[in-house]
Amino acid sequence: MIRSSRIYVAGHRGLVGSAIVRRLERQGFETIITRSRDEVDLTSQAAVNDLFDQQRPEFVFLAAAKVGGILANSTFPADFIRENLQMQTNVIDAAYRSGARKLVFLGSSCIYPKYAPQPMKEQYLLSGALEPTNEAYAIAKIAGITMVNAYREQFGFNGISLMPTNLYGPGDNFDLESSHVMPALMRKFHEAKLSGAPTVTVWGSGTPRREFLHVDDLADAATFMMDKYDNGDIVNVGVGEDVSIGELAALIAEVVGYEGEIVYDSSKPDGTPRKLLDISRLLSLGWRPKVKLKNGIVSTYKWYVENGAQRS
Ligand code: GFB
Repeated sequence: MIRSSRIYVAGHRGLVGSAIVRRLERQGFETIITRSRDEVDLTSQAAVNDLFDQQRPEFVFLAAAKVGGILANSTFPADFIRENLQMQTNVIDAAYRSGARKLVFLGSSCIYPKYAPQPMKEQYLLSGALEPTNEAYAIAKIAGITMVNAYREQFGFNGISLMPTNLYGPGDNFDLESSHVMPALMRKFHEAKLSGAPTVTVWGSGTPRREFLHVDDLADAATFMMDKYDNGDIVNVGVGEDVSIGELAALIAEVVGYEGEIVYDSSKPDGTPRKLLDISRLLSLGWRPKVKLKNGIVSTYKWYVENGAQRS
């Protein structure tokens, strides 16, 4: 990409898309194309084709997706598979047909089998059964990876696929029913501190392990890979370290300043026991994550207090 490149960020209002736009703006790119859901419904093939015919982006970041935490995924699997399949199919196909030079597709670490050896290498894709709570979402993402590679093989279209681990950061969804664990716990501890509640409830057993990547690091990796990587092999994006949900809860409580007790609700699902990515492929290309977990929690909590707490 050069400064005058026409760059389309699909999903620019979401956690990932907004971080990519911030990153591109900071780097001085002059033509960043964005459209809100009201302007262009990405589940509509006609609307997406019109957008690409009119705007002719050269580079496309496909960050539009229906995402959610463990409860949302297991409650609305039909929405997760339909909307993701529609949006990604429309955008990948339109990017190819309108002559885009390159597309970055974003998958998820939940594409790997539930009991994959840890840390998870890229070659474990399709080597075992998926975690049931997010199977519909994972299969949509796997279809996206396969579509990107099929277009590379059949049409020579330059699409690449990155697999981020669990993400967090400013602009996240803090709704307690549909969010991921990080924003949910930030909100729970924050509200418990304000109300003086003696306990905070954490779902599941607290023993599952997750790896957390700050979304600014993902945006950095996505722009890095747009410039440097032209290959159909998927690439994991993570930090290479994980924590248990219990450890995460203790860390968030400390940052928020909550001193009450943590209780576990075993009626809620744990999901995959462990999700830690092997990031050696990305490291070998010269990329490094920059945001340490504690610092990322501190800055995201500050963002939540200043922006999200009033709205949620
Ligand atoms: O972040 P989370 O919803 O996603 O949950 P997954 C991670 C772990 O945190 C699970 C526990 O073991 C949850 O039971 N947890 C504890 C909580 N308290 C809470 C809470 O208040 N809210 C939430 N949401 N979790 C998702 C997938 O799985 O991860 C998606 O469903 C996607 O497909 C995403 O891949 C990154 O890591 O379990």
